[in-house]
Amino acid sequence: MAHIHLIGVPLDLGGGRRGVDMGPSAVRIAGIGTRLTALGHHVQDRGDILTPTPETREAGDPKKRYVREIHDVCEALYAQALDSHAAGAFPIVIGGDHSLAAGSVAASATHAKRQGRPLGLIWVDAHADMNTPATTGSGNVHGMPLAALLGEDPRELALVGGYQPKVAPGHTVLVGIRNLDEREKEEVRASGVHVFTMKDIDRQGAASVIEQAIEIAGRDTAGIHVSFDLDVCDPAIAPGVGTPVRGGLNYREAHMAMEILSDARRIIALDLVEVNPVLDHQNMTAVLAAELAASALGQKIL
Ligand code: HAR
Ligand code: MN
Ligand code: MN
Ligand code: MN
Repeated sequence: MAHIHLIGVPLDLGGGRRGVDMGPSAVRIAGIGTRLTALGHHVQDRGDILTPTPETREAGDPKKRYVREIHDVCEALYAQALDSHAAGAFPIVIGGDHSLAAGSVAASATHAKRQGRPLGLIWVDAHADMNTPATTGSGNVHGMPLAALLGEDPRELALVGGYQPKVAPGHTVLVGIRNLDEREKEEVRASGVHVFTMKDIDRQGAASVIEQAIEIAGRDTAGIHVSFDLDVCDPAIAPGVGTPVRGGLNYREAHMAMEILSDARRIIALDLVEVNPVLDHQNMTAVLAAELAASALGQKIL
């Protein structure tokens, strides 16, 4: 039995396709709260972090569009999620675009630091989100949050919470990767993070890969933050994402990954991001997100 805090972040400034601001609402409607309550958890919905809408702002630097606004949202999320950790609760952050992780992971890193140990991070995504303003082709900041967490640019996001870096490459694991920009590939290779691509999952199996990821992110750390981008799932089961990429996790692989993470009892926080109801069918991607939260928080088949 855990105390779970749901935090909605209707952030729609980091991506190119509009609509992920409706993600938190869709995942709530899909029953994330009642599904977790049914497992015996105490669930408190902390509401949404206030986020500006792009129509009311200027994008600014084309190499890091809306980075100032995204920074402000990430600082507010940082404070809220750190509050949850300090209260002994497990924060589930519902996005919103993935740039919010610069705030949510920062909170987990500070919580870990207070226990005198580093944070482990498992980034489950079709993308690496390791572009910087110097390497990006799109200028979309949701392609950059992992770079920022590792202490690279954009600086505004690297410094959320007042220090950097939030995670070390040796405790950072990417899972499900299958779509990198050419210059981003160089960043990923040079960084020293551990990467399990879809090819690794095809060859070794999803179970083995997630077990290795837990071993790496869990070794000598205070706990593991799981940042889960729904676009890691195959578009057949998760059509409602802004940047779908074919060849992703199937339904059981996605659930099994969460079930194995739950069994390991090392997760301290979860992000569920990039749900885009505009592109979804009958809310199925939001339902999947809600189901995956239940699997990550102890739902058993038997
Ligand atoms: N790499 C591309 C870019 O920088 C795609 C960005 C990532 N998209 C996401 N995040 N949904 O994982 O623009
Ligand atoms: Mn992402
Ligand atoms: Mn992605
Ligand atoms: Mn700041």
